[in-house]
Amino acid sequence: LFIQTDMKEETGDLAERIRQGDRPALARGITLAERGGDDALQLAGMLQSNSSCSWRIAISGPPGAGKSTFIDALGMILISRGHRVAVLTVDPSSPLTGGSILGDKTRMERLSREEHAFIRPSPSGKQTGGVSSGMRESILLCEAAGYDIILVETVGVGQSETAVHDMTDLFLLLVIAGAGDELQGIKKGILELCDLVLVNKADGDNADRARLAREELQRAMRITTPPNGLKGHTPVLLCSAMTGTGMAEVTDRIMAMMETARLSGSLQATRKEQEIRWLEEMVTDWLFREFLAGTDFQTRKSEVLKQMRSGGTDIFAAFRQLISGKAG
Ligand SMILES: Nc1nc2c(ncn2[C@@H]2O[C@H](COP(=O)(O)OP(=O)(O)OP(=O)(O)O)[C@@H](O)[C@H]2O)c(=O)[nH]1
Ligand SMILES: [Mg+2]
Repeated sequence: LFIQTDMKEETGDLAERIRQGDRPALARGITLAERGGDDALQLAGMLQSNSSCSWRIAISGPPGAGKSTFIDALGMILISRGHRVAVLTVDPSSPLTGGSILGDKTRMERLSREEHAFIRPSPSGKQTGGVSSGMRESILLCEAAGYDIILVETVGVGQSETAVHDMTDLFLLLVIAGAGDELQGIKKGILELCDLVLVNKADGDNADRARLAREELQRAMRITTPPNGLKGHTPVLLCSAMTGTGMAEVTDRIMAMMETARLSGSLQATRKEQEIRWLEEMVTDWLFREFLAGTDFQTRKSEVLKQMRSGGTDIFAAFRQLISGKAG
């Protein structure tokens, strides 16, 4: 009991420092969140109440589309408009490439020097709970630290998108022209998730091709169900994150969409549904951990596996043995 009280005080202390905007404390809190477990939930629980007036924006798209460059440009505009910006990344490819973290540091060069920005690179592939482990808690922590705009970069076109969509208010898809098929292997399911599509790198020799890509994408969006029937078709805009062309318009559009969502109450309603799914996940995770931590589960498991290998039991009997707690 003593140890537990002690731990609580430590978490409380960390929470307080995060609330005061202490950056190392925020970084430590996020590490705790990524590790998961009771401490992470306790910390998130202490800090959750401050998060009602933030905007959570996902930036997704194929590798190299310019997501980090875009976040750098968008972040700078947002800061110039008085916002405080936190950047989190979900990078399922980092264990393989290993290079993205360094890349993010150099490609968010301006933002990384800003006092009103906080950039958290993706954890280096040690995640155990799926691509977005601890992301929801991390978002709450950033909000508690006073960041009112949370940008979540997610690499690739796959599993991570749905997870990130489920923890953000607005989902942006960044694509580029001229990579063969304009949809670049983007699955229809992902087009359905997005609220705004941006054709990036609309500059120099690429400007014309970007315009064509935009038209093609607009056609594609017309045949794709919009995320919300009332909102109409998902808009497709052009921008150049590198030169800054179109970035102010894109920022205005994003802000207008967020404002509309908040005023109509759809933002709050969506967050409530997201929380309900989070609760379900929390319970599942807890059950999973509790079960695995069960007194003699590992012993029983190795016994059952031995039996299976020697032909002493079949898979269904083995399963019953494992979950019933009887060492058969
Ligand atoms: N011409 C041009 N190049 C750009 C633009 N935006 C990004 N780039 C370049 O495209 C390359 C990839 O940019 P990143 O911002 O790292 O792209 P990313 O989507 O974050 O890449 P990953 O995180 O590795 O998936 C870099 O060399 C950028 O300089 C743009 O608007 N125009
Ligand atoms: Mg990147």
